[in-house]
Amino acid sequence: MSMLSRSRRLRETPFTEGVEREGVKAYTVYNRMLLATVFESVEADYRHLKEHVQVWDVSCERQVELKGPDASELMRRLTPRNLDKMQDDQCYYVPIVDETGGMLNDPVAIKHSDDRWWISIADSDLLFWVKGLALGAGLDVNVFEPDVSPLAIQGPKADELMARVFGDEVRDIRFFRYKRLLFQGTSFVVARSGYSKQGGYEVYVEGGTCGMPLWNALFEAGADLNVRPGCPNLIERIESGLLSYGNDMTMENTPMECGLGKFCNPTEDSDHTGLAAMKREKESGPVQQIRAISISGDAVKPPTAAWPLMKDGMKVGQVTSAAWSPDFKTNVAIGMVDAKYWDAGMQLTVETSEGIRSAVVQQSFWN
Ligand code: THG
Repeated sequence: MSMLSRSRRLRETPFTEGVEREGVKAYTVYNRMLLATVFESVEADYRHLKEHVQVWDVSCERQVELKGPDASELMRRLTPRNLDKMQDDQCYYVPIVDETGGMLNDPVAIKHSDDRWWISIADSDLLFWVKGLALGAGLDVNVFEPDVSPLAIQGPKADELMARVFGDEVRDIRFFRYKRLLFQGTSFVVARSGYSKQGGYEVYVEGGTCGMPLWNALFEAGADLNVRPGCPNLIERIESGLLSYGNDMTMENTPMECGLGKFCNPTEDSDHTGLAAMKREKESGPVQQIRAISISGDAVKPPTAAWPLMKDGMKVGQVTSAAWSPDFKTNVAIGMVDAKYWDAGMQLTVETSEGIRSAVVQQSFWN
């Protein structure tokens, strides 16, 4: 493929200087912003992520800020997840659905207080939906994109590295909780979260000026930990069953289809967007659902379009993410499979871009 042309529309980040200096080999575009996809190679990055610690520029996980007296009311209308017990230092993975129950985004919500939230979004223009909903409902709340750029520190040595830069307090942060901690006199939200299952943190860097100083401090403090630059890793995230909005699911899919039913718990008095459609689906059950799928043979090239899943000449689903797993010595994949064919052990075929392979529905993801 040819190069991406760069312009102001394709936004740089506060860390782009560091990412380029460390030798990024490929980018994708996410929320109209640069997101690295490869440093050494996808396989070498994967091995390193599982053994050491990496610093990821995930600035493209942009924030939608809700600020004002009705911020919590707006948040409650946006998601089918029950937020009643959510504390001021918590993060929740929250499906966002439209009036038909279709997924608009699968962000992480960060609660600062009853009148201030961040929604840390996946790749869709959620800001417009949130502004429209607030306006239509006449709510007293400002909705905007603040200058906040998440930096993820992921891998088994993330605790040690972060303790050296932010102090031992980081070790006490529980999963999907955060603390405000100081770096060079400025306080940042530091959460135990991130788009891998190797453990780690996300620092929400407010403003651009602290970006490179923090990046440099992490690399200096982690030299003996073999710290390297990284990015969300295709192989690791498939093994871990972390979904990618726009790849594994779109507006056409419901949270139940995406296996995110556990993050939807409407109560008697909830009246969030899409409630009626979701109640109907709960009665009937989803007609298809995300599954872990293995694909036989040698390494596949990752799909750039959905690969049909077939049974007896009939299309019964599609594979949307796939990669060779060095640890599991098979191609690991994520796909959407029709109800009749989604049981573990089901033998299917998949029409990859390079030919037909056999595929098996798995009991669960690999990690
Ligand atoms: N971190 C932050 N923002 C993000 C992402 C992130 N925005 C975009 C994208 N990732 C949103 N999608 C996801 C998908 C999965 C998870 C987080 C965001 C995730 N899931 C865990 C799981 O499924 O096991 C934990 C969910 C839970 O138990 O609450 O972490 O990565 N800031």
